[in-house]
Amino acid sequence: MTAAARAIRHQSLSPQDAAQGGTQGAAQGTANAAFAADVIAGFRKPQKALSPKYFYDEAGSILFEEITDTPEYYPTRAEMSILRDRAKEIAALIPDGAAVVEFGSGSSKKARILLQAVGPLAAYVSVDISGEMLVQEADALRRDFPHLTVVPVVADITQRFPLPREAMAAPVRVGFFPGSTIGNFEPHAAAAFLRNAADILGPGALMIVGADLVKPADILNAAYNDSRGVTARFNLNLLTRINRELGGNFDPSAFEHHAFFNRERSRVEMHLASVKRQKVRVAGETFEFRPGETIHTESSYKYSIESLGALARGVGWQPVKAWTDRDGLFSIQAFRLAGSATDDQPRKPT
Ligand code: AVJ
Repeated sequence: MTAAARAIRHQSLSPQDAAQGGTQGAAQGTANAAFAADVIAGFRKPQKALSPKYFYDEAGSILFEEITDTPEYYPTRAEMSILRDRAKEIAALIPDGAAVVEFGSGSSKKARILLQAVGPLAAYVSVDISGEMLVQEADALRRDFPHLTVVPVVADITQRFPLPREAMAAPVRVGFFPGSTIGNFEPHAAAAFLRNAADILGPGALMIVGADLVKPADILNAAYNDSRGVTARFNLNLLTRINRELGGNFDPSAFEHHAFFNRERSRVEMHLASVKRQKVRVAGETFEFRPGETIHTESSYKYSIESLGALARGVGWQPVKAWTDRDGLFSIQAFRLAGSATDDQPRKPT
């Protein structure tokens, strides 16, 4: 059995995958078809676009780790400092016996800080679209937290998925969504994500979200234009991935990394800009680029405590507490489901 197969799978498999027992090869074929369809649909738009989720192939995941080590990219360091400094306060919101559900857990590096600070839990459920890393990390967590029940779940966090029975049996579930991943969603999709998380976690749930904050443009522009050019390589790696997985003929040296803060929309935008007029073949289609024409590859929305609070309130979450690092760059915000069992009951009229 492959490592990924040992995680609970809630990813929908195609009929062909199911017939072949969901082998990796078949799952890969399905994934490639979805990638091809997204690339074709995205490149047909007047503003060519591609989802940032495609950054994270093996090379892209390594490059992202490298980004977090650049002096300019502050979010990861700032969030880790909040988690370390406030672990006790954050953990105090999590009652004994709760189940913690991490959405898009990746390496679980941040969850470890929380897990060290909390009391006994019913379970730690790590949810990620990619099974390989998930199962490896679950094994490592079990070694380091021998009393903890670790349940990896392979699922798309933007879809409704069932929680394992260990989490359902707990009196309350606590969502954990660090890394400012929420910033990659358009605001309407961020609201939809939080509504879906509310449905999944159920009454009395708590949600702990890491979100990057609005700040002066020079800090944001530097963070997405590091002087070592790692972010540029991360962005351009998309074209290399398209060439490899979809048989494209992109010349990455004919595109430039562009990243800038769009204050009106409160987001950093990343683009790949064509340096000349050119035609590129991808997945059996030809796409034309004008000189300077861009593919919009990522939006990274920047919130304030208030703006994320308002967005969360709109889908039923009540802001409980928010923390920032000493420089006020990044936030961790806690929300509780409105109308839950743990809310104060309405007072009887006297
Ligand atoms: C992983 C989505 C939080 O938006 O800052 C880093 C990804 N893009 N540099 C971010 C990213 C360019 C990152 N997130």
